[in-house]
Amino acid sequence: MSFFSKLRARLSMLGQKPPAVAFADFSETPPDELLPYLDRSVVDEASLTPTQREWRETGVVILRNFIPDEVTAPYIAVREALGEEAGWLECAPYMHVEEMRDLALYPPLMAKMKEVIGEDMMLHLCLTGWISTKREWHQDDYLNPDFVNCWYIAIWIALDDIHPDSGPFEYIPGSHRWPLMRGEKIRALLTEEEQDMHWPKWSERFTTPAAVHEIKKSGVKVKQFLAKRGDVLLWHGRLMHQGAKPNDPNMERRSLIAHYSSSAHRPDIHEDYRARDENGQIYIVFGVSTAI
Ligand SMILES: O=C(O)CCC(=O)C(=O)O
Ligand SMILES: [Fe+2]
Repeated sequence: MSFFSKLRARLSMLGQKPPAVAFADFSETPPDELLPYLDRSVVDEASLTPTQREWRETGVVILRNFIPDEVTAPYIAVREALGEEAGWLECAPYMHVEEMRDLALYPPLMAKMKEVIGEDMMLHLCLTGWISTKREWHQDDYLNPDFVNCWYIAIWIALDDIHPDSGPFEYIPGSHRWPLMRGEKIRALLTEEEQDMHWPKWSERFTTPAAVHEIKKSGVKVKQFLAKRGDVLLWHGRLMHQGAKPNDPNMERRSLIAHYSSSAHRPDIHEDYRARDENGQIYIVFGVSTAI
């Protein structure tokens, strides 16, 4: 971004009232040694693959035409048969939908994730709606325990042509270098009654305006992921992103969204909760043990 566009963005903010809670009030920059290699201040740039370079520079990796139709087809068939616009409502439907698991754990995709994070990733959340979540600007990592520190990734698999009016996935390239929102700091800004399991929802009243303000201040242009079946976008746990409001609320947006954490960076998740598919890829199974 040029000096002038940054200056223009700053000037355009002068007439606006800053939000009551600032982005800096609930974010911080973690020390290098806690972060994945590609997030550190200094890396051996010459040794990076094109995928690693894209991740380091933009906070996303876009893989066009990456998943063959025969790999997406079984999931599309069960998802169509479900017939619900909102998809499965639980967080881990992959536990009982093998076709979803096979897609989310597609080995070449898992290899790409390992290429950018540096460790084996394990699946723990799938969003299966065929409409936008309409979740406004945020990072994802603050919903994790603080020690996860960006050893995290989420992916957006397009299962059809994604139309600009359907409320596409939107993001701010390079925002993965902004300070990291911290769950603990956010909870401390809530009232006592709000500090319950719904804290992420209550806190949106101040986290969203603060994030929007930060985005305007940065002057960085919003990008949309307009995709075709088999295209995938990988995004960083610190990347600012949102599910846009659809211009046409009746238009479908067929995708599978999946979230993963590094297996090695979740020592709190007992082995009894980890299952492996036939390729050895790990997914978390909730509620199967009383071990933790
Ligand atoms: O609806 C979308 O595309 C955004 C989803 C999202 O924010 C997430 O899965 O973390
Ligand atoms: Fe998100």
